Amino acid sequence: MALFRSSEDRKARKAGVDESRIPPGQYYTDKWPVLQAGSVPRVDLATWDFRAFGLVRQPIRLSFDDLVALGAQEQTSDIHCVTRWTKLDMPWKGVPMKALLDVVQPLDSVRFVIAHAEQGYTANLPIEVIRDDDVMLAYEAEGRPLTPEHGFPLRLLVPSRYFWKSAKWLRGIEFSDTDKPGFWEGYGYHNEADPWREERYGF
Ligand SMILES: Nc1nc2c(c(=O)[nH]1)N[C@H]1C(S)=C(S)[C@@H](COP(=O)(O)O)O[C@H]1N2
Ligand SMILES: [Mo]
Repeated sequence: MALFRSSEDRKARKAGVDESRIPPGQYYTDKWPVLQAGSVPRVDLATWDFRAFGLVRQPIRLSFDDLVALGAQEQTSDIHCVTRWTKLDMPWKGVPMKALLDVVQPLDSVRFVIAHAEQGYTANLPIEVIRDDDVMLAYEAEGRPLTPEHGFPLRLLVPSRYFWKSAKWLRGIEFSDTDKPGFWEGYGYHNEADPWREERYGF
């Protein structure tokens, strides 16, 4: 482990990485590790759908093509995994969360959203967090469609939080007036998960 860390540190120095971009307790990596609880789901786009539901004026159920037609955004964002790796300047493309919010129109009583993914995986976020301009429903990373293990066809991307909040194999977003801790939050991970505050674990 120590060897691995120091070789990554050497790579970071070689790449001229600005250390102030690495949150506390994280290390730089130029790889993109794969992490999840459970197996990689096999997804058939012909039967796949995306739902937005709960406290919204306009609940929706969309095919992949109809979701993509809501709008596109390309951006470069950093990702921070609670297992301590940070990957910088990743190119992403997806539907801006703002485009979805414009369509579904969350009610004023909404305070939280819950991302719902294949196999029952969930992640919760305050509604203000997903209103950030850099939150998207991502379908491309590094210039290519998401691979199965990174969430094909769609994942949430919330760069301001540890990466477990960025649910892979996303199938829907629930809008709620109450908080519903998600999969990792239920195992004791921090509800807010801000890497700059090092919010790794709750209690
Ligand atoms: N559906 C689903 N999404 C998930 C997870 C998961 O287990 N299931 N794990 C999370 C965790 S802990 C991390 S670190 C990232 C990893 O994404 P990556 O494999 O693309 O690096 O996915 C997150 N999204
Ligand atoms: Mo993670």
